[in-house]
Amino acid sequence: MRTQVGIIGAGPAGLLLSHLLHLVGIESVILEARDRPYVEGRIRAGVLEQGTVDVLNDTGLGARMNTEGLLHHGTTLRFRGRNHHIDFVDLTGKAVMVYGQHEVVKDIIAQRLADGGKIVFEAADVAAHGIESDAPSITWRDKDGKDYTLDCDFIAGCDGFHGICRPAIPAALQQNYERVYPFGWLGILARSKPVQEELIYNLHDRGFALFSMRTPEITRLYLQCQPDEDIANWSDDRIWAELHHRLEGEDRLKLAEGPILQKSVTPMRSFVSTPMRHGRLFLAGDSAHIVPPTGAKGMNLAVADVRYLSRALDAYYKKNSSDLLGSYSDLCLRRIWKAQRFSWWMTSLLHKFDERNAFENEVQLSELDYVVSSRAAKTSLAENYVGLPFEDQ
Ligand code: FAS
Ligand code: PHB
Repeated sequence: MRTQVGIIGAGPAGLLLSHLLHLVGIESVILEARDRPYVEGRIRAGVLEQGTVDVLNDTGLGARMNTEGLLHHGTTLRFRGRNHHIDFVDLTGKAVMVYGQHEVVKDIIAQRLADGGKIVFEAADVAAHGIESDAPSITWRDKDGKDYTLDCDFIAGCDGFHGICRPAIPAALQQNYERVYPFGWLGILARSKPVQEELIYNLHDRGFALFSMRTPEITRLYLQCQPDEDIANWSDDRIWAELHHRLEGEDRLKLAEGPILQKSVTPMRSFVSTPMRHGRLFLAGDSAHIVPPTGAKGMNLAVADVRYLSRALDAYYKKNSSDLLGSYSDLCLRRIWKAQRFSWWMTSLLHKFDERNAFENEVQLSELDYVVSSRAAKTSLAENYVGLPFEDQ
């Protein structure tokens, strides 16, 4: 089998890359380890930056997002039991869209298949070869044990943090940066009414809590917990009790309960691996970087990476120019580090750190006080949250 770009991983990065390449006449094949129902059912991110919304709309993928997604003009910071509104549109002229990552994945898979795109699900033992040559290839085995080889010009490593592509780059050439946080997020999906129309980022003495949603009937709620928390220790009643506790305040905001559809614990880390390119292998998305979800940047960074990569590959095939391929890693990393800074800052601002002393806890609260009372500080938060402009705009 032969194609121009072999893509490993059918998450937001790999799928959107394949679609963007298709729109400029470049062929690709996606190899995905899991089956389609698993990939389409994986509950993850839920907030789309303005730039991500524009990419999906501009490339014909926005129909369902615009009918089922929730456009949010702002968000709420809550501490000392009181709400403080951050008006994105007033501060930046931009908004965000609340639309589940798995819905975006479903939309892109449907469009790829409708356009005759090739996605190989349940590809086992995927391996990249010849990335330092001009003729790389990818091998895998199907569920019947038959072996395959895909010859290609380039390989896009979109296989997430635990994939095989980042480790394919010689360790001696890599520089990794990491911060592991001393807590995780216990997240639930529930059939219940959201507390309010917008998200609430809440700091409480007992820890952080996030009140988000997917639809007016489905909430997505998170609690700061121990990094190695065992979900088996959290009955539905205990989860609701803790959420009520952390939401309590003089404004008596009410949290509606309902059946919990899904619950899981996610560890929190900041991670960047450089370079994002080695020979004919290009990393995009979580395979090269992880952000703590407090800044809602995970999926949006994956979209930004493949937007740059598709333009670079288009220039290579259309104009025989390797300039953008050559600057791909640096261009992405400038945006990634800004998102890393913002995500680390939001995480530091809104979580309880056991190692902090009384002085540091008061400084944390006063920083929140400053943020919600200064237009300059609110604007800084808002412009990072809605998404900084793409550099080539
Ligand atoms: P993905 O991990 O989405 O996709 C990689 C794909 O590669 C997967 O389908 C995987 O099966 C496949 N793959 C892996 N190894 C392979 C191999 N060897 N061969 C073939 N295929 C292989 N962000 C937020 O903003 N908010 C959240 O609430 C949030 N929650 C998250 C919860 C979890 C548990 C995780 C892990 C991430 C979460 N994120 C969240 C971040 C998330 O949105 C990621 O940034 C986003 O999924 C990144 O997309 P991809 O880079 O495409 O990687
Ligand atoms: C979500 O809705 O899943 C979500 C929203 C905002 C975040 C993280 C997760 O910062």
